Amino acid sequence: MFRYNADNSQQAIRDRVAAFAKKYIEPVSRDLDHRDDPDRFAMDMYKTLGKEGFIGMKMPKEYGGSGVSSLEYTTLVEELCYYDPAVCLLDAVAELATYPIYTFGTDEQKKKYVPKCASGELIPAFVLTEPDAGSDAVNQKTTAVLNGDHYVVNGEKIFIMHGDVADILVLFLKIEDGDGNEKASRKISALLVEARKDGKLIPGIKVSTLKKKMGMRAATTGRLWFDNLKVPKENLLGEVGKGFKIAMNTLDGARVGVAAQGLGVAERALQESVDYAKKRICFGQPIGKFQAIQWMIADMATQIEAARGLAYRASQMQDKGEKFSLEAAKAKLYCSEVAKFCVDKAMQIHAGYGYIGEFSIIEKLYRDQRIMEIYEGTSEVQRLVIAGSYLR
Ligand code: COS
Repeated sequence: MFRYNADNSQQAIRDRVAAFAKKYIEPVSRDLDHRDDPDRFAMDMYKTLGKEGFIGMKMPKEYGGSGVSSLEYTTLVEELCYYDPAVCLLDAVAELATYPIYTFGTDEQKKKYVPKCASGELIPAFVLTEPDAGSDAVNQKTTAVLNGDHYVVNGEKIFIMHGDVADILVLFLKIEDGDGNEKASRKISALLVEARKDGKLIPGIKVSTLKKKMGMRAATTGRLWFDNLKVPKENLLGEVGKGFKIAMNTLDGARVGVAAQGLGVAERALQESVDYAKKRICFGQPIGKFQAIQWMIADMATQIEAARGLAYRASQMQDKGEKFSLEAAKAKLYCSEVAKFCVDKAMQIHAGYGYIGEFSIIEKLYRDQRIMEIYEGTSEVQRLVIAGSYLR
């Protein structure tokens, strides 16, 4: 066990996740990853996470959450990822998409959607990325035009976590409402879209599930098309032209979440490596007696400590209500790259027993980790944010 606490509140979360993982995750983790149809959303697990109170935990109790702090939530993500990053992602996506509704929604919007998202009854999705707008998130082509009491939406989105199964979309797009000369980011707005009625997609929306995903297979990734979709005017989230700030503010928190994901994966890779190095005999002794292996273990352990410091610090700043965009970017960048380093070293230590998935969890960690350097802003975007704040 290489995880310890910066605060007393963390242990209770670790214990809760360990009990949950033993009962619900470990029996099905392999199946959720390696089943014949890996692109199927793990609906049963999603509902179980909701029933056991793990979804929407940061939401206040009156909105169906548990009102946990950011540090406690970071601990939840770290622990869930230790057991199964893909199961954790089911939870993380719900948190990502519910947060902007709670933070920027009207009282009515909050009451209508947040409790149902927090219980797992409604699946929300954060719908920002487009075929030509990933890192360049301002470059939105999806548009909404006001027509009487509703907006008419046209466009396309891609790489949307849970976008193929979502009931409620936090949809970012362009609304031309000024003289056309505003800064591009100030043309972006957000709409809340009820994508399904009685479980069926409403007219104007089509979705598909993206196939052959490398990892994180319990959670699906979708593509969406909007063709003259009608959205009631009152479903605007926040104000016209404030969508980019809503997206960036949401991503600050989500980046701390990805940092915690990397931390959990790195810790599992280290634990597996230590266990294996003690029992694997080579040239007449456990491989942990060889300096080559010791150095890898030492580097993994040291980098994990540094990563933990960054992740917990960003969380604690968020809890204090301080601006934490810079710390979130540093934590996300470093923790996801430490996770890569650790899964790679774990693979080297386990050799064939790491590369072949039937022998250990290393092959799955290796695949699940890779997206952490890409989603919620690539490592390159985090470096832009970090450098930008020093060079301003
Ligand atoms: N919180 C709130 N507002 C923010 C913000 C943050 N963290 N970061 C920027 N903003 C605001 C700025 O204050 C600015 O507002 P004004 O126009 O009122 O001055 C506005 O957003 C635009 O800021 P800026 O000009 O710095 O943004 P850029 O277009 O230069 O942003 C990057 C560049 C690359 C940093 C940004 O587009 C980004 O983070 N892209 C990655 C998106 C991403 O993570 N995609 C992954 C998929 S989402 S699941």
